[in-house]
Amino acid sequence: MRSRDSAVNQMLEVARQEAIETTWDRFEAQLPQCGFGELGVCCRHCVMGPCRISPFEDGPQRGICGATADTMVARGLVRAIAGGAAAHSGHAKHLAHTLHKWVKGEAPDYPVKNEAKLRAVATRQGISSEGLDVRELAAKVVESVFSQFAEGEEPLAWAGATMTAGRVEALAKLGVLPVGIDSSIAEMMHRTHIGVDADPVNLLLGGISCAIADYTGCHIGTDLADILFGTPVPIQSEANMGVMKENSVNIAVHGHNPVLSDVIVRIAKEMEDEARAAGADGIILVGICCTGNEVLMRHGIPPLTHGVSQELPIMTGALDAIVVDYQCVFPSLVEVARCYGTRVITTMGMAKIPGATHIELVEGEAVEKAKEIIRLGIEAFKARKGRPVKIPQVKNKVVSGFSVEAIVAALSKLNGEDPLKPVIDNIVNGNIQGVVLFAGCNNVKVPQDNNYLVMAEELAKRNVLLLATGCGAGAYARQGFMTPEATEKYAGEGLKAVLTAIGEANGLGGPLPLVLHMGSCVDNTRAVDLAVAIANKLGVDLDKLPVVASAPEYKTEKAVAIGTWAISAGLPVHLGVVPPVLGSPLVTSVLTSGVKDLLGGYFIVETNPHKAAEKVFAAIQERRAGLGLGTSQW
Ligand code: NFS
Ligand code: SF4
Repeated sequence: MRSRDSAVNQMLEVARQEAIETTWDRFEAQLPQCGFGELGVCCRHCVMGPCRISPFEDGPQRGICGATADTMVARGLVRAIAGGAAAHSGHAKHLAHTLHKWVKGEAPDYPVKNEAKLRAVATRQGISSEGLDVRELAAKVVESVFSQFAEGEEPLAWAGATMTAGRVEALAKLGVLPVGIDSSIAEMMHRTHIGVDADPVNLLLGGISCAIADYTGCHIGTDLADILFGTPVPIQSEANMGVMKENSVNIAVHGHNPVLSDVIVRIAKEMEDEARAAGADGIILVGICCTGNEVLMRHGIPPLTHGVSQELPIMTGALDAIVVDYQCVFPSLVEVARCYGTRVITTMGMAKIPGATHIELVEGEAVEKAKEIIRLGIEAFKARKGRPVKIPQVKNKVVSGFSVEAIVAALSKLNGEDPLKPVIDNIVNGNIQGVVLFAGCNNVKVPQDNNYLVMAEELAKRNVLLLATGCGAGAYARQGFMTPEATEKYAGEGLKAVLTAIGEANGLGGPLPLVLHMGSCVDNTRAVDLAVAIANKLGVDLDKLPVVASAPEYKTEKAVAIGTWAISAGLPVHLGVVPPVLGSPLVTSVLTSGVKDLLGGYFIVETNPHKAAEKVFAAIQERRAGLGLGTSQW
């Protein structure tokens, strides 16, 4: 089985018939994958190498410089964290530059949309807004953001202000609070250069510090996106490939940053007439991966597909353009698109793909660029009109938009004075056993969505409240798990009662969705904000809460960075794909148990989703027992 998504499976059959190569074919061509690489015991950090460590005692046990398996595995892992941090914080920096350009009057298309969030963030960061107009305050916030990137004297203020005091203390005690995002990434590159840090534990501590820098970048990314484009509120839409229509101009936005896609959403509405003049019924925008999450959360743009299946919608013959920014965009899109006339449009100078059309997003001319891009889609539509299309008739309803602000607003309908109290009371009385945040990607090594679906079913029936972000949220959206109907079908009695009470208090006439969509991967910080608010209210630190994160199908360096900051925040983190660390029993044991004594969080590696759900549930019960709450059996 390649996927649990029936639209994906229909398109894989088309791919087979039309002899189009997919991600899955290339995966098979890679098999067997290199055992050294899988264990993390190869190194190319200098040109005396590549070196590798034999898993057998009669083979080499050290690289040419003398690096051991422990050193190699730790170096590889922390470099991945640095890669992830660079990506997330690059995204955040891009948003900061956009806001900065607006402040300077150079980007009129990007006004502050959400002044309340701007003021809230400023207050949180100790920036006085008194007497300042929006532009002046935005200038101060941007200045504060930029200060987080360079190397400073003090630990990162945006991390400190968004975590519990206990967390900041625990991290400070270990000496892992970073003093600059960029400097932290640079330090990781330095430390993993040949002949620098060879101590695996010291390297891992450095990796934790860099992961906190990643967290900071993610948090800035979410804050700035909300300031520029609005904080999400619950919104209904549809998901999966069936949302495309034969006689519409179908345009996908893909990647991560809403800087371009948010403008495209706005401008597409104005260009409906142009599309109709070309003989189309209109323009249908759809999203792929986290750009898709951003525009779903804020505008209800339907998510089309995610991660490993991103090539497949092209084979419907109905997708006129894919507009990409950066991250998780497979270069193979161009090859597939060539066969179907789909225009692949890259928009970032630092993320080009050979064979794609490049239209650089310049913030000062964003609207013009968006029009140019949409016009290419309309042209592609004209060229394909009359040709048969194969759109799988698969789509599901989805309710998304659950920012912390939206969740608190919904809860305040139950208790206006003390909105978190209903959640806490229900955790205490066991109606809600705990909370699991599903995050991360799809990975070709796992039948697409299977781990997500199996784990959600197992945990929901045991009354675990489920949150999701990233392509994980995408999986639940495509598969109909973000609906009140899914709550009726899968939730245990306690969970159902709570979700129904909240839903009815908000006039929904039914429960909240089974899985709450909290946004893109940088938006994992939204889940942290919620956990921090609950922890502060209870007067305990995050490492005591019955909250677990799970990345059952992760693949990227960004996901490795997030997983690492989540354990550093004190959460147990399940991984459904084995990370390349098993070549070092030392590193493996630090990550799965040693770190628990230091920070409270730790990794649980389990590839079987049924067993994984059981282990995650056990971790929740351990925490409940620690708080003196009643526990339940599996
Ligand atoms: Ni997250 Fe989102 Fe998806 Fe994975 Fe990539 S799109 S940032 S990294 S693949 S979830
Ligand atoms: Fe080999 Fe050491 Fe060079 Fe790595 S850094 S390639 S282990 S000699």
